[in-house]
Amino acid sequence: MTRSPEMTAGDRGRFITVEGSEGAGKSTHLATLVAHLEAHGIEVVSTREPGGTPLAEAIRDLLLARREEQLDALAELLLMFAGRAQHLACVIRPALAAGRWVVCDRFTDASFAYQGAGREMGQATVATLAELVHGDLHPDLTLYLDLPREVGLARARNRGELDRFEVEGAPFFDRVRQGYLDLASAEPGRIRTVDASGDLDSVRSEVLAAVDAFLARTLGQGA
Ligand code: Z5A
Repeated sequence: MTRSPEMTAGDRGRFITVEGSEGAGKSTHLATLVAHLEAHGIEVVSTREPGGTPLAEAIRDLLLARREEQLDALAELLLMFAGRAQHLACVIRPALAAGRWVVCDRFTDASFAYQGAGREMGQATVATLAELVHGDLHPDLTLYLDLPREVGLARARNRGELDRFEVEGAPFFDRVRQGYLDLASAEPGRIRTVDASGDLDSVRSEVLAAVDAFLARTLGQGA
């Protein structure tokens, strides 16, 4: 049965993010998640980071392209947040203010995991930029799709050419995963960890169960 979210005009929409390492299935399950919310009568804006606006997508291209000149780790972090500021201003904030829900493939948790932990820039540097760019706005729910590095990389590598992140070595991806696990244990109320190593159906069921629990809490009714 389709249920109305029963949001008053003054309510902001909800902000859901999907995180995980390479090949965890974020894009695959994000589509299912959006369809599930829409079936509940919720208007959803589906977007991604890095990217989400034409200008932020141009920054994404800069970030992912492999080139001879090495991208400095601080420059990488600042580009992530430059794109995020643009994305927040043009897409995320207006949608939430209009009562739409925003479902985003990666957000600032990725900066903590990849730049803070993976590049070893430290969590404090990332937290300073997060406070500056969106100190007033945080995801209401984050689904973290967790899986062993080798499984995720094998899935991602099956798709063909590798981007600038995908060519990193095992220690980098181990630090990224540990970064995500640390975030999840620090914020268990917001971040729901989903075991993404199973088959597509079992991961999908876990994702939808987490979303249904969130809907029940948020809308004050069973979902
Ligand atoms: N990055 C960062 O460093 N800091 C930041 O702040 C942000 C990002 C925001 C690009 O992100 C890079 O940006 C990313 C981190 C960095 N690093 N890398 N690489 P992205 O999200 O666009 O790129 P990605 O992580 O590479 O996404 P992805 O590889 O497309 O992964 P995915 O979306 O999680 O997976 P998928 O496309 O849904 O699935 C991959 C394949 O696996 C596909 O063929 C599926 O059919 C298959 N799959 C998925 N689930 C399963 C299961 N359960 N069983 C079998 N096969 C499966």
